[in-house]
Formats: sequence, structure tokens, C-alpha cells
Amino acid sequence: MNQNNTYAEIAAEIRRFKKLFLTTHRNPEGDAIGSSLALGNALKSLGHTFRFSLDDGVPHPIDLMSGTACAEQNIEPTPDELVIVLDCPNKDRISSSFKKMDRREHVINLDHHLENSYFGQYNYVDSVACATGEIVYFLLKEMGLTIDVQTASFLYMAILTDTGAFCFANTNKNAFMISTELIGCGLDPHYVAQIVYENYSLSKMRLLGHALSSLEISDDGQIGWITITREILARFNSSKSDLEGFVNYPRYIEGVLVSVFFHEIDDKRVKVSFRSKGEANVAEFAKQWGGGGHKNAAACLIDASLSEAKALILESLLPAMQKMSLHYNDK
Ligand SMILES: [Mn+2]
Repeated sequence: MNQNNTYAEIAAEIRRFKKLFLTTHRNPEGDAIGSSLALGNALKSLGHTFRFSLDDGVPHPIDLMSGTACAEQNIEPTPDELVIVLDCPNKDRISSSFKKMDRREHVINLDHHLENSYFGQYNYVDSVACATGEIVYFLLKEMGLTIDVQTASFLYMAILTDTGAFCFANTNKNAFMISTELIGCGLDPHYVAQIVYENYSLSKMRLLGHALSSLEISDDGQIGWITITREILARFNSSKSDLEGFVNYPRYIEGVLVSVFFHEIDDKRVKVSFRSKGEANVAEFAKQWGGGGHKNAAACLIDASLSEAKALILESLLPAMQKMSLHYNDK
């Protein structure tokens, strides 16, 4: 049985070290980067130093946030560094060479993914937390640390982005409670929101237009999907990071319970992302395909061509959702 350590036990382990090696999941987004840097930044007040290992680098537009330039690629932890992995359900998904090391000693795992494998020596996993940033906030409180403006901005970015600007089903009381307190710490919420949401490139906006015009929907109207091929990405002169957020759009349609986003990686690999409303559990579904995530937000990687992957997923998704006997519209 996987068991959480207490915040006090984790705090004690952190206090035993002076040097930290922080890392997070591949394709990092606001919570991955925000929760990691909030923790590293706040612990400076204890005299700790940290390195932030991120082989994928900081994506645009998060790189516009002050304090994100410290991320380093291709580094490994030294024995005197305490490793803290944030927002990452298992070792395979870590965006750092650390994942190849056979080390469990002095590794802390802080996360809110349902399927977390408890790979750390110390673990704190709360699948009800709105973001890993929420867990970091409570850890900082346990340690009695002051939250400065920089830390507040990182924590707010984590919560803002993982709750879809306080819209997703994981938006909880703590999301608002913590955000209110962060304002008291000097946070400017508009600064963070404007960086995260108002920095589309023109190519991204045009690509989104294309994606929306090619949106498809199931006969019963409950599943909507968008497809992006490599050819389209090249035609719009876009990069992978431009696709962030596209998966949400089909869900905006009345009656759609699950939205799916097919992203062709190469001839034999397709990334499939899911978003859902209410009780439709896409994490359960993605798990059957080797992926995972949260109840209303999940993803998996299919080793097949784009057309094969679409057929596989769409043919099994509808019965799977019916099996969960959805009555969302009756609620
Ligand atoms: Mn997260």
C-alpha cells in the first residue's frame, strides 16, 4: 500500500540538506515549472541552493516569467544533493537524466497525479490537490517559510494553469484560498495571467483556426476531436508548444463530454490527449493505453499511424464512456 509521508517528515529531510536538485515531468507546463521554482525559491531563505534540471527546457511563453532562466539541461544530481521531483507520476516521465539513475535514497516525490508510483524515499501524493503548487504551498507553511513575490508568482502560475484559470473540475477551495493569500504576499495576478494567456504567436492563432475548422464530432455528439498532422505543423511554421491548450476546445461544445486531441509525432507514434466533463474519467481510459493523468485531463502515446490511432481510440472510447454510464446532462 502506497503511503504518504507527512509534511513534517518531508520538511525534516529538506532541512538535512543544503543543496537541492529539482526536476519535473517532460513537456513541462505551468504547474511543473511553477511548483518546482516556487519550492526552490522559497527554500533560499533557509540558505539552500538549488539546481533545476529540465532537459526539455522552459517552453514559451513561460520562459517570459522572471526567474525561469535558471533551468538547466543534461545535468545529474550529485550525492550531496537532495532530489525533489514535482508534478510527475513516475520516473519514466521525468525530464532529467536523473530518471536513468538507480537512486531512491534522498528522493522526494511531490505530486497530484492519480497514478503516481511512489518512486521516492519520501512521497506526498494528493490527487485531490488542484495543482502540485497546492502541495508546495502547504509544505512551505509547514516549514514556516515566508512567501515572497517571486514565490507567489510561481505558485499562482501553477494553480492558474492547472485549474484552467479556475474552470476545470479540479478547482477547489484551496485554489481560491491560496490565491487570496498570495495576493497578500504581493502577487500581481494580471502579470502572471498576461504572460500565460496573452502571448500567442500569430502562427499559433492561425493554426488554432485551422484546427477548429477541422474539428469532428461523434454521431451522438458526446465526443469531439481535433487532429494535427506533422504536415500541418510545418505548413503553419508552428512548433509542438503551439499546441498547448488545443485539446480543450471540443469540450466547449454543448453536449460534448470528452474532447480528444490527436497529435501526429511521426509515422508510428501519436500523442492522444483527453479532456472531459463531470464523471467521464479519461484517466481510467488513458491507463488502458499505457497513459494516465487526472479524471478530467489525461493523455497517452499510441504506437501506430495517425489513422490507426484514431480508429483504435475512437472505437473504444465511446463504449468505454457509455460503460461509465454517464448521465452528466441529467445532473
Ligand atoms: Mn500538475
